[in-house]
Amino acid sequence: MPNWKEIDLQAKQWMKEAGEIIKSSLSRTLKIKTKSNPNDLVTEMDQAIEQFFIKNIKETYPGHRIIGEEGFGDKVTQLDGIVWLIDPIDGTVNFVHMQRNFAISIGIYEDGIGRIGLIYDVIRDELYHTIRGNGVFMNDLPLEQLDTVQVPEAIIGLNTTWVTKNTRINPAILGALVKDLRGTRSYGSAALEMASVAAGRLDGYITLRLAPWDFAAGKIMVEELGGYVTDLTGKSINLLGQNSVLVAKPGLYEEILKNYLNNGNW
Ligand code: 2AM
Ligand code: CA
Repeated sequence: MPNWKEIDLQAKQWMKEAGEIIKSSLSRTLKIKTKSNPNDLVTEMDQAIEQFFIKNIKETYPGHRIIGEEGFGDKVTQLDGIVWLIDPIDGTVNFVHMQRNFAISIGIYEDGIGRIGLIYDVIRDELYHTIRGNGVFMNDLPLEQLDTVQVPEAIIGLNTTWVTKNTRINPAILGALVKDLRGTRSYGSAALEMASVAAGRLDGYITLRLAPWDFAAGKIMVEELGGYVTDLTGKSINLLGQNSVLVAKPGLYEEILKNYLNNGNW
């Protein structure tokens, strides 16, 4: 059996080192390019950090495979064996515009089952970490199991894009939910929004388009604490493709799915 404790310790050490590399880049002018559209940014740091992890993982764990956002990893079409899903900088727009509110996100899966989740808020020096079955921690602080909450008392992470005209969902659907919630917040980093649900600062998070490296770590954490992570029809998330994502505490999850998403028939 893989020694998850050892892999976790090693991965956390690389995350801290990567955090130092990112911090030392903040005083320099970085090369920034756009990818698919003007909002889709990539910097030389995204690429360098992904390569840093891949080099270390390949040297230490040659049998493990890697899915990385910037494409330096392996071509993975099946989730057999141990697979690392890496987002070297989640929240690149925040990284470029604000120099904060971004994270390194790593989920480690074995035969499709989440084993280790790591999200590092580099600027706050807050490392969220879990080994499946052993609880979730923020640095040394254990996070509590998630309590039930209902819509009128809930604050969820939601990008305002999804309540304007868009190609993925009728804005009226989430508009009705927004009206009934206590509030919404938009952090611009899926990993930090999911870590915030794990830490109890947000009660849920909804988005219509995420890639596996965006949610791989957060999913393990939220589920470890009794929360739910599915797509917006209530189906399990596909770890090899793009997904809509509904993250919520117990109670809130069922209420949103039934009363606002018509049990997935929207
Ligand atoms: P990124 O910064 O790593 O690209 C912002 O709303 C959140 O959505 C971030 O977590 C961001 O991750 C992610 N994101 C941005 N563009 C995306 C895309 N085209 N597909 C999936 N996720 C995306
Ligand atoms: Ca990224």
